Amino acid sequence: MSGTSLKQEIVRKCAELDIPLVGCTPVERWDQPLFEPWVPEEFRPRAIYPEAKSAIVIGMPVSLPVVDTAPSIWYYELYRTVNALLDQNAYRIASFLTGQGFPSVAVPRDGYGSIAILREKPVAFFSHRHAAYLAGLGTFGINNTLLTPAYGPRVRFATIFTAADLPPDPVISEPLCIRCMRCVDSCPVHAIGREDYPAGLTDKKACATRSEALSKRFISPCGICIKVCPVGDDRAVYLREDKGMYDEGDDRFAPYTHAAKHVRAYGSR
Ligand code: B12
Repeated sequence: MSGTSLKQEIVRKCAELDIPLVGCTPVERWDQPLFEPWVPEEFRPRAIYPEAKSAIVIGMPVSLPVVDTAPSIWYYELYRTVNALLDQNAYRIASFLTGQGFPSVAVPRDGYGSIAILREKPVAFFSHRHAAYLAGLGTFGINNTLLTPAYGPRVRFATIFTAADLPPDPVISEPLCIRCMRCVDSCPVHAIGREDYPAGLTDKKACATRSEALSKRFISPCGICIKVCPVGDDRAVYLREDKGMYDEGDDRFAPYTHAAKHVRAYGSR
């Protein structure tokens, strides 16, 4: 099968699995740094899976109205559901490609044993954010997440390394982040810097420490920096375009405040 028909088959399979975002990138893109500091060599696909020729990145959204209650048991549950689907779907795509004669492996959506481990060393062996960026799915925001046109940062990723040569998707060059600083100002532990990358990089330890505390209450991850982001067509889809809904004291948004308060009152600490 040619690379083009194989890619069409992957895109068709993703549609069948309800995966709305899919992008492909040759692994050579990791060797041409697009900003500094760039992904260290040992974190690149070929260093992890030497047979890799392309990386396929899939993205599945977390629903905005659920994220709007975060931190909450509702987002906690959704996060787990989307994580399970991502891992299963990435596995299925890798198995399909291997069966077609192109050895492939799926990288887990996270890749860490516990938040306590992240507090010591807050890094995984592979970064899906960079993979998604190189596969043309979005651009980095000031909150260090990857913003996508359809869902802003409210999307999670998994990556498949494959020995297949697949036609690449173009990297998005125009930044999607509008630098409104809502994420910076809303972070409860002031973990997000106001300055450009790398100076403004997230304080991973502060973020992970908060996440650890929230997980004991069954309301992790925090999610506030992705909830308040105004980027993403999902805001229009869910009729939640007015960013004033995150400002305190505006009565127009009382139903949302009450909904979040109610959800937070049950099933978690
Ligand atoms: C560790 C981790 C965390 C930690 C640390 C936070 C952080 N800022 O990285 C905690 C638990 C706190 C966390 C929180 C969150 N996370 Co998180 N997290 C990860 C995880 C598992 C690993 C990231 C990683 O280490 N990559 C490898 C390194 C090399 O890359 P990097 O961190 O991107 O580092 C680059 C730069 O930051 C810089 N750098 C900075 N410091 C260092 C240190 C070293 C040693 C190195 C080598 C490089 C480096 O250089 C690197 C290359 O440019 C990824 C899943 C994954 N495997 O990709 C999810 C992931 C990044 N998280 C995600 C999300 C959504 C979140 C949260 C919003 C919570 C949530 N789930 O709702 C918050 C957002 C925090 C924020 N604003 O940054 C998503 C992002 C999706 C998106 N749209 O971008 C990911 C990709 C999970 C997924 N499968 O979708 N996360």
